[in-house]
Amino acid sequence: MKIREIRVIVASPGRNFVTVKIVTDEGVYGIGDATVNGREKAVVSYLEDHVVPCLIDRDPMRIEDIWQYLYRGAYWRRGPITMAAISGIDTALWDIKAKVANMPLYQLLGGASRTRIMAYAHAQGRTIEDVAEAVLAKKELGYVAIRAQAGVPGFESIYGIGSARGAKNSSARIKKLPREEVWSTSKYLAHIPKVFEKLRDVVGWDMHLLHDAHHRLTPIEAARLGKDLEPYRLFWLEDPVPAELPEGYRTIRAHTTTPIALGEVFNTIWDARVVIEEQLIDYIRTTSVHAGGVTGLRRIFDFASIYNVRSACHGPTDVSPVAMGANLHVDLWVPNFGIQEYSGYTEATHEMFPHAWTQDGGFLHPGDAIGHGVDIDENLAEKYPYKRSYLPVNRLEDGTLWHW
Ligand code: KDG
Ligand code: MG
Repeated sequence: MKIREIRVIVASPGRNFVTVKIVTDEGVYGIGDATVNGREKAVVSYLEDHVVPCLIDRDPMRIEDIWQYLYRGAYWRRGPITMAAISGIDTALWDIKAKVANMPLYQLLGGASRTRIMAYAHAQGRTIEDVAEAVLAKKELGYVAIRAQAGVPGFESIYGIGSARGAKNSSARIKKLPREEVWSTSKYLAHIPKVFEKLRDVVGWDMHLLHDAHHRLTPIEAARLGKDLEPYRLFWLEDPVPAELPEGYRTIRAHTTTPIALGEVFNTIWDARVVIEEQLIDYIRTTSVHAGGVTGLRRIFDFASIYNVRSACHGPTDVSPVAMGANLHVDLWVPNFGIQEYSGYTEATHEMFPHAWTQDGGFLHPGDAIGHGVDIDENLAEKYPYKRSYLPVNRLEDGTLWHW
C-alpha cells in the first residue's frame, strides 16, 4: 500500500479547523486534525510546502518511521506548528491502519480498559450566582465533573467568560485583530475562593469541580490559591503557572494538596518530562492534535503512568471532532485514564465531521466503527471558508502585557 495523495482541508464551521486527509492507492483513507487556534495557516504551509511532498509513495503502515522521519528528519524539532503537522499525519495514518486491520482504533492500542469515558463540561458566568446556575444546568445534563470559570468584579472580560457586549476594544473585533482584556491577579485571587464556596453550597460534594487559571499566576501566587481552594476539594487547579520553567511547580507542590493539571500547550514528552518525573502534577493535559498524534500521546501517557500521573486530554472547541475521536480511543484504552475535557461543538461542526463517538450525559465513548470513526464531509467544508481569527491578549491594569 502507498500514500497516493494528501489533502489539507481548511474550513470554518463556526471556527477554523485544519484537517489532513491521506488517501492510499488502495482507496483506503485516513483523517487527522492539525489545527493550531489562531495560527492555522502556518500549519497548512508547513504541511503543503514541506511535509506532503516527502510522503507521497511511502508505505502508510510505517507510522513510527514516518513520525521519526518528520520529527528527527526536520532538524528543527518540537514547537506547536511542527507538532500539529506531525499530529495530523500521524492520526490519519492510525485511522488507515485501524481500517486495514478492520478494527476500531482502541483495539489496536490494546483494547478497552473501561466501558465509558468521564468527561468534564464547562460552566461559566459573570457573577457568582450566574456560575452557580450554569453549574446546576450542566449537572442537570448528567455531567459529574464541571469546570467553573467566573467573572472578576470590575473586569468586563476574563478568560473562560468571554467579553461583555459593547466591550471597549470591540474595534479590534471589527478589524478582526486580537481582542485585548485587562487582568488583576490580586483581584482574581481574592474572588475565586468565594466562587467555589458558593458552588459547594449549591452542588454539594458529590460533583467534581475543576478550575482553569490559564497560566496567569506566579508559583507563590498559585500556591496561595491552591491553599485557599483546599476546603472546596477541587478535582484540579489547571495551568496555574506558564510551564516554560517547570521547576516553578515545585513551589506549588510544596504548599498545597489541591491537585494540579498541566500540559495543554505541551507538544512533546520532553515538555512534560520534569513535571511528570518529579510528580509535580496529577493530570497531564496533552491532546492528540498538539502532542504528536496517537503516537505522541501514547508515549506521554505511558511515561506518566509510572509516576502516578493520569491522562486528561485537552478538548475545547478548537480541538476538532477528529482529534476528539482519536483522544477518545486513547482514553478508552489508557490504563492511567483520568478525565476527558469536552466543551461541545456547533451543529455545523458535528455535521461537517460525521463521527461514531457518542455522548451519554457526562460520559463519552469512541464507538465501534473501524478506524477512529470520524470523517469529513468535504462538500460541506467548502461552504465554510477560512476566517482569520485570533485568541485575545491580556494586559495588567497599567498596560503591561500579561499571559492570556
Ligand atoms: O486555543 C486555546 C484554547 O484551547 C484554550 O484557551 C482552552 O484552556 C483551555 C481549556 O482548558 O480548554
Ligand atoms: Mg486550559
